[in-house]
Amino acid sequence: MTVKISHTEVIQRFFKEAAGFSSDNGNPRLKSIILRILQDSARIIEDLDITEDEFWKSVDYLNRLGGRSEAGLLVAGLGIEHFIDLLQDAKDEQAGQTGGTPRTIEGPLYVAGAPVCEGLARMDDGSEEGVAIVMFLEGQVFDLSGQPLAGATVDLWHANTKGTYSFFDQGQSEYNLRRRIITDAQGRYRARSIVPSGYGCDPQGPTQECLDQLGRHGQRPAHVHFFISAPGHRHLTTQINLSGDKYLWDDFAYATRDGLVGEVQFRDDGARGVAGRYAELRFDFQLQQAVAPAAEQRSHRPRALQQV
Ligand code: MBD
Ligand code: FE
Repeated sequence: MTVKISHTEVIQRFFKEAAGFSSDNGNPRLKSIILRILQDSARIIEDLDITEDEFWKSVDYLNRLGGRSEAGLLVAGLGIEHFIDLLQDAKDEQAGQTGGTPRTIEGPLYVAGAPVCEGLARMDDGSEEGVAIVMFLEGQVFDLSGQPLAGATVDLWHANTKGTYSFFDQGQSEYNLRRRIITDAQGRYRARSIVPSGYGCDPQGPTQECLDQLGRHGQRPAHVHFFISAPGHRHLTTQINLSGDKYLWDDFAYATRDGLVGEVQFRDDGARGVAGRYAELRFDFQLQQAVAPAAEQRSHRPRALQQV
């Protein structure tokens, strides 16, 4: 029987030392997490016979990943962000906190502080007029009993026709395709925007480099992101993924879920005062009640332009 070096007393004691367990200072929670990372890394290195070249290549990869600010993209692409949703779903099920619109991943491209509008927002800056299809996106926010929630905040963001997001794409105007809409007395939000295109990872970036090695693409279907919040109700992070997209059920970030497919209707009847073809998308949301005040807030994930 071969003894695993990583499991021996000596090595375990060494990693406890490296994780700060000999010190009274520092953060006990982080010490436990780092210890586990060291133990599990050692097991991977030993069990999979990781070569020195593989090890240093992965260290260099992490440097390049961070250098391009793609860590948030990689965790989405490897399905870890989706796993966190599945884990929370299971915890909710056990706690009996069920019902309402399903959650799905936030992704790495939110920007805090979008303009606030009452009931109705124009989201696009008009720069893609003639290229983009105008989209009327509207719906209501309800509680689980079907009561409309007035004064809810619908914070939404989506890509342009090139699949890129303002702020991250410096070619777009500030807060293009990002708004916070406060629902009216009937719990309604209404937006005039454009039909987004799906997102694709930078083919030259480190995330796509990893996906290439896994034999995977880095494409998302066209989608619209939402943070929905209302006093006394549980914060919801979700997305509408658009029907008819080639990648609807082949999303590299695994965000599409049953109940989150938006049926886009294309019309050409002039009824909205738009000449030619335009799109309509209706989507309602149901929020759970908040079990504690903290449940009304989104996660404290560090985000662009967020005041801390
Ligand atoms: C996106 O637009 C997105 O929503 C996710 C999850 C990952 C990359 C780009
Ligand atoms: Fe997105």
